Amino acid sequence: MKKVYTCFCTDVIHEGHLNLIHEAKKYGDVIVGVLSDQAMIRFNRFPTVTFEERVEMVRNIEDVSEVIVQNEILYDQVLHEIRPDYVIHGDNWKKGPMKAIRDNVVGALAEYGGIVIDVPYTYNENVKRIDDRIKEKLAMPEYRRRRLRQLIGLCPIVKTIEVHSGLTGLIAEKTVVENNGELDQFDAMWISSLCDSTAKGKPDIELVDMTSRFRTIDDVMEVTTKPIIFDGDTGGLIEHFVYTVRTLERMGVSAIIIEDKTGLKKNSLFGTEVEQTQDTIEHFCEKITAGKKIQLTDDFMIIARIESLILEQGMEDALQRAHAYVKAGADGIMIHSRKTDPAEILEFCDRFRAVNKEIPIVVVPSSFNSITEAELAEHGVNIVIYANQLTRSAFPAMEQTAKDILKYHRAQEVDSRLMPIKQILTLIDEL
Ligand code: SPV
Ligand code: MG
Repeated sequence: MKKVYTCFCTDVIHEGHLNLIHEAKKYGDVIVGVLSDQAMIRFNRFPTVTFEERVEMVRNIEDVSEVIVQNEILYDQVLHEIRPDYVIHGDNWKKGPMKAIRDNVVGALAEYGGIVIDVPYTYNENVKRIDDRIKEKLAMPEYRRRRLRQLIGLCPIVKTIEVHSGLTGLIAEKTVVENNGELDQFDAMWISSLCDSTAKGKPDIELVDMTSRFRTIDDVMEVTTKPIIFDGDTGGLIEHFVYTVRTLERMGVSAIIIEDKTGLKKNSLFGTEVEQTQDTIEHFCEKITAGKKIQLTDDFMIIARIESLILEQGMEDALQRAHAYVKAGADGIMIHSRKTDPAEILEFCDRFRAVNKEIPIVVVPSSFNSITEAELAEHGVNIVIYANQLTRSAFPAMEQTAKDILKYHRAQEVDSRLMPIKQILTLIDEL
């Protein structure tokens, strides 16, 4: 009997999957690989049911002879092991980022004469409705809120990008790249105080009030499903902070990061060029504890951000604070630096990890941007935040366009670098 292999990356079995299995059965015994959680989140979406449930679902399909785990998005390893005669898939993988997967399959099968079968991809109203329902489920507060903790457990490092509007939210949600045969995308979103303020033409000094910041979150949530980390600045007065925690938690935000500064907050990347005051350990611990006491779920995280390196207070101070904040209840530590050399960040991470193996570490490599995600992960970092790059790339592009229109007294000269009108009209999906 010939062997036919296919891989499923889904939480729901619909007619498209059943069609595929039906076709596959015509060629031989059907083996289905179920993509692991880790692989699934790199591929297209966060699972809404457990891996075991997904396996069970597939096992229950008539005509499936065997179910195996597929740990990687690319099939080559699995194909080397089971050597199927055929690999069958919907023909939607012939273009877009999924083409890399098909190419990888073609390469692996060519080694022993296996054959790829592309069947017409089933996409109709019913399938679309199922797809939409999964997406809607992922956007619900109770699913979205806990996803950050789940990702920390699943990913070597949680890749987070700044968003400050529905549009930037869509970029974070939908951007998928194929690079060296691997698919990749961002895991989470950061509502930066710098970029949220900048988008409103305001300085980053806690001037944009919480009601407005919540409005930004809402705009982002409307069009995305990925988890949100909120930049809470200093957290403000303890009496106000507890309300902020309640609201964010109810909205479905996963974490707030608060920094140990007091008084008029300025952006950390100014360092000691402007006057900034670090909070006392005692008072900041009180704030963390008050926040932890008020939250209602186990999902929400309060992450303490240490400004000791920014304010040149030294490594010992940073470490002392980290341990104190963890003791006060912090669910994570963010360590910040504005040096271009990542050495002090790495020293902090190594020394903190020597004592504490568990508490997640967050870093924001805006200045020390030569370091890779893999290197950070090796030093125990769990979350990397690209905190301002979308804003910094958009502003010069827009400014240049404005300048050129003024210069040429028409828009023709700028057109070649603009998104085509047809594309901007269809950029946003309608319900
Ligand atoms: C932000 O993005 O607003 C931050 C990170 O707080 S930083 O600008 O580096 O301080
Ligand atoms: Mg900020």
